[in-house]
Amino acid sequence: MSKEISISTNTSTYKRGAFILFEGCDRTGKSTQANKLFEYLQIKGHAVKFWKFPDRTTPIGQTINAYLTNNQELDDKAIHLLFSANRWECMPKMKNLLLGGTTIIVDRYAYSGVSYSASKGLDLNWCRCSDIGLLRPDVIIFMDLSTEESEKRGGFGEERYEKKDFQEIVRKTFALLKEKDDDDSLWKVLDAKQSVERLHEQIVEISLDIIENCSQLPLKEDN
Ligand code: DGP
Repeated sequence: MSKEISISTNTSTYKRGAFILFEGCDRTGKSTQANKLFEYLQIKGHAVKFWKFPDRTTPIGQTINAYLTNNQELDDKAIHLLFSANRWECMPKMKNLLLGGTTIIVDRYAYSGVSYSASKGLDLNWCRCSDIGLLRPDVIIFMDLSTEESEKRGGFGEERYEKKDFQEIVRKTFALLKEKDDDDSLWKVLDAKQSVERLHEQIVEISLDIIENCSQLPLKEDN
């Protein structure tokens, strides 16, 4: 479910920015594609910003980083809430950018939050609670890849969650979230095994369509 946020403007020519989200398991090419889309839109003259979660630059993000790199232990519920707080601390800026007409490309968000934490055995509904009220994306580009394929990619296994069995559960949990979503047309599931260029073409097409179609629509909050 989602709640609308009104836009404080009277002009009929007003256009808000689009919230384009990339989600998926580790090593599925999200960051590569999010960056390529960012560069493409910038070159084409769109007002666009790139955002990555977790944002490891803030004090909360630094604790998350210490946890992910196995330098700090934290209770599962405590780290879940820190990931969520890391999103909340960015909300005012993200909202201002979108309402000001800037499109934001976001690499991971609350769907990762719920999938990774619920995959550890935490209750899925409990996991969703701390993210209620966050801005809702206009599209979720889900990069889908088998764990066998992602394991073959460089760097897999360096951080806490990069373990084959765990990633398998995370992938299933993402699928469950899509299934449970009231608006599953929000999700665009792409076969991440395709070439970088082929994926980029599809992502550009999806994104231009979203930018055009959401520009007159109100922003929404998850609830
Ligand atoms: P990345 O920087 O995209 O590689 O993400 C770092 C790791 O953190 C990755 O294994 C996914 C995981 N992650 C991202 N967001 C969340 C979250 O909100 N909660 C939990 N538990 N894990 C997350």
